[in-house]
Amino acid sequence: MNFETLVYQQKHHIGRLTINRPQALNALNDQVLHELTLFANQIKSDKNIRALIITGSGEKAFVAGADIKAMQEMTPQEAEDFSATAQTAFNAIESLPFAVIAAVNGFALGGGCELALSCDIILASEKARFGLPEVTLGLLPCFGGTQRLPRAVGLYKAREMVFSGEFYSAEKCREFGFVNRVIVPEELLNEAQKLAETIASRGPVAVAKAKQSLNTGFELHIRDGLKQEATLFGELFSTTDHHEGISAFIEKREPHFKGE
Ligand code: CO8
Repeated sequence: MNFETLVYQQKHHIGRLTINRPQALNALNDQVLHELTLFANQIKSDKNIRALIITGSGEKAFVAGADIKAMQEMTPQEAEDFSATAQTAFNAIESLPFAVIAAVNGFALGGGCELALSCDIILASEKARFGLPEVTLGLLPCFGGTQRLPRAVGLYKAREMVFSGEFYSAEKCREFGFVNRVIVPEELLNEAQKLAETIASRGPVAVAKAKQSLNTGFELHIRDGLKQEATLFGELFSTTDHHEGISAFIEKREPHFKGE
């Protein structure tokens, strides 16, 4: 995969995607967003991938937001289109059929915070700072922030972050509930890798369907979510992996899942 603003590396079942515009603190312009969508559409059918880590290049930033310089001359229609482009990219990341871990190494502001929120799990360096500072620019979060943040932390905490535009420490965001773990900076990628390896060792179809049940079920009435959960559970009984998982348990050995 060849991209100008993204670096992709893959080892065994784990992919690592680095947003790579360090000169602009990895800010998201049209090109990054299009490349993210292209990337997600390419990788989604790669059966070899079982977990993806997303991080930012350089020491300072995960992603410092949408590219503010690119917004200067936008018409209302262009702004709406830009927002839709970002939402398409983040929806594509969110619906990947394997776990996506954000390894937030520094500033995750505006679109950067919203990118992290489209990942399944957020690990943050002690140095990370999160915020939705759009109101400081006379704008509102439009890459999913007003929708994903309240679903993650509840309306009251989301309102505080969105209305104040302040930056928050990783620890505060862990308290808010959308950062899973705060990690010393030098261990962030190792910890993300370890978690990705753990997830990659589990049944890949089971993880994919569990993700579907969690993410789409969250939007449904509980009775419909439960119905979907039962259906997805039933579907796993036509996989060879479930035979392998149960046999391995009974035979007291490690399972070797094939993802089918
Ligand atoms: N866009 C473009 N360039 C950026 C951005 C950005 N979001 N953030 C930083 N940069 C650039 C700086 O301009 C600077 O470039 P140069 O050296 O050429 O001047 C370089 O990156 C380094 O940045 P700083 O010198 O500012 O570094 P500091 O350590 O002093 O500060 C900060 C770091 C605090 C992260 C600071 O750069 C900052 O506040 N950045 C902006 C953060 C922000 O407000 N992000 C939210 C943007 S809005 C958004 O994401 C969603 C809105 C959607 C709108 C869609 C419209 C259509």
